Amino acid sequence: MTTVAQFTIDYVQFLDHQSKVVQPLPSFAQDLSQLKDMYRSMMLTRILDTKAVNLQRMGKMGTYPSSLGQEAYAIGMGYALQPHDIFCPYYRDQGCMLKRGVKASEILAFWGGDENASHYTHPAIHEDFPIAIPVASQTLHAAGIAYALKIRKQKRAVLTTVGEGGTSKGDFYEAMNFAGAQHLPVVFVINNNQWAISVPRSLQSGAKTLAQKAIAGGFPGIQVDGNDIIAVRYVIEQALATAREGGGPTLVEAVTYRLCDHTTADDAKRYGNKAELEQAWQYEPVARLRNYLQQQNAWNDQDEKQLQQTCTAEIDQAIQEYLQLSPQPLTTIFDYMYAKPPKSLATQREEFAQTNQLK
Ligand SMILES: Cc1ncc(C[n+]2csc(CCOP(=O)(O)OP(=O)(O)O)c2C)c(N)n1
Repeated sequence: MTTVAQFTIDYVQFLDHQSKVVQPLPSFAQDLSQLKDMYRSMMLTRILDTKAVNLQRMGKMGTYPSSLGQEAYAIGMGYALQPHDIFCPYYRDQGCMLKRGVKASEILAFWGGDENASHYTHPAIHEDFPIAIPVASQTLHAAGIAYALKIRKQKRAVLTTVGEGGTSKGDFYEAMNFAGAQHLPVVFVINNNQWAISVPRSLQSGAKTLAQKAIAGGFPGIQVDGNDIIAVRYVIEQALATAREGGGPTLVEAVTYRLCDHTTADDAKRYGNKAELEQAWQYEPVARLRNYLQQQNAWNDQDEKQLQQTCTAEIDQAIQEYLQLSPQPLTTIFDYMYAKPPKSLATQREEFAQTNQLK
């Protein structure tokens, strides 16, 4: 018997759980002003999440999926992307979207039920996709867009994201297969936050890592400490550069932990593991970077207070903008799926409008 193929999955981390540097930092991370900028983005996202959940609790917004504990994963991606790349997000990527230039008020408006909010006002990202709610569907969109970029010979890359639960879906495997077979400029990032609503990672897959799912697609998979923003940005920057240069796809598994409920429609206390959650708080990404900055004498309590104030003011302003928007007519739930709706849907719309005395 001979071995016909062998594979390895690497794990990348720069700052360990105690914020200690475990290998030489990449050049961007030697620049403390860049790290402070990244810290600011994480703080902004955390405050947006807290206030968005409160808005839902007050009945002023629809369902909202917090990204608490997953800020490094999202913002690391945001810093790795270039404006001309294309982002196909899933519903827990508000940190990356903010960094891309989506307004916080647009994110709130989307979760408030306004589809127009996905028509981002920032001119550089008008090709970014709307948030995908159907699990893993965005991975197929990303492969399709990457195929178009390849045909057009454009030096751009597509980045798409999926939860670890989404990697059990056929859509994900089909997207990976197509991307590998066609050598497409796409990077798939898994937010392995250990839970798919109430299903734990241990029941999701028998595979030791989720990164190894890339192997069957014929391209590299790599695992990264998803709570170490330096590692996330570094690995994804490299994967995107490879994609833009014609080197094909990469799958990145970012290992995080969902410190919040799945969404505002969930109560994780009913199924979660309290001890595991308490432990996960010890490794969370915002404190990880703050501790490092403090160790470098680049951050103090006064900086922290000031940052919290400016981020709070920015999000409060976005909330005001959101609350001033006029609610969309209920009939809009029929309006954006088809350019020309099929007859059955048109009839339903008509009935719905008549029953509710709407236009
Ligand atoms: C096709 C489809 N099936 C079911 C759902 C309902 N649903 C929403 S989120 C979710 C779990 C997804 O978990 P995971 O992929 O791990 O991502 P996470 O929410 O943990 O970030 C499910 C089953 C859906 N949105 N789409």
